[in-house]
Amino acid sequence: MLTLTTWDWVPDAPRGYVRDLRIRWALEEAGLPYVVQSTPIRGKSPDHYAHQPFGQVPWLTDGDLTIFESGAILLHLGGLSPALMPADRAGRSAVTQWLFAALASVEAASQPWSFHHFSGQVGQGPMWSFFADFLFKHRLPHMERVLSDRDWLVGDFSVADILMADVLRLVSRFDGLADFPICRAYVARATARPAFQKAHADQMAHFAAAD
Ligand SMILES: N[C@@H](CCC(=O)N[C@@H](CS)C(=O)NCC(=O)O)C(=O)O
Repeated sequence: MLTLTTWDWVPDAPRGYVRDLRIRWALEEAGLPYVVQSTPIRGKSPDHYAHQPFGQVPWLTDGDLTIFESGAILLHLGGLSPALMPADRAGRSAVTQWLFAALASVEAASQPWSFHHFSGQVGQGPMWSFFADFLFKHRLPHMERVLSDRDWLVGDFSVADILMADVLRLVSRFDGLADFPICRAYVARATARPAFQKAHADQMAHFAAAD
C-alpha cells in the first residue's frame, strides 16, 4: 500500500504548488492505488522528523519503506511502472539524470527567484541580480534549446517531465517564462494531461477541506 503524506492545511498562496502534487501526479499517471494522509503544519511531531528529517513534506511509505525528497520518491515510483520510467538501462539513466537536473540545476536557480516573488522582494536585495541571471541566462535558455527538438525529456513521458514541468510551472506562475515560448508550451503540454488535472484538483480539495 502506498501512502503519501502532506500538510493538513496550507494558506492560499502555495495551494496547487505543494510538492505532494508531484507524487500525486506520478501515482495518477501510473494508475497506482494510494492513500493520502495529513501531518500537522503546526506542531510537528518526532514522527514527522523520523520520516522527513527537515520537517517538510512530502514523504511516501511503500510497505516497510519510507522515502522523503520528491525526486527520490519519483525515482522509486518510476521503478514501479513503465508509464513513469523506461525499464531499460539507458532509459533509466536518462530519466535519473533529468530528475537530478530538475532539482539541482533548474530548481536550485528558480527557487531563490520565486522566493523573491513570494515575499514581495522582486528587484530588491543584494542577491536579486545574481539569482535572476542564474535563472534567465544560465538555465532557461538551455532548457529552451533542449526542449526545441522533443515533446518530453526522455521517450514518451516520464517522472523527469513531472519534475521538470512542475519546477517550470512555478517560474511561469510569476511570468518567468515570458521569453521562453518552448518552455511555456512544454508546461502547457504537461499540465494538460488528465493525471496532472486530477492531482491538482485533489490537492486543492485536500486543503480546502481543512479550511
Ligand atoms: N527538496 C524537498 C523540498 C521539500 C519542500 O520544500 N517542501 C515544502 C512544501 S512544498 C515544505 O514542506 N515547506 C515547509 C518547510 O520547508 O518547512 C523535496 O523536493 O521534497
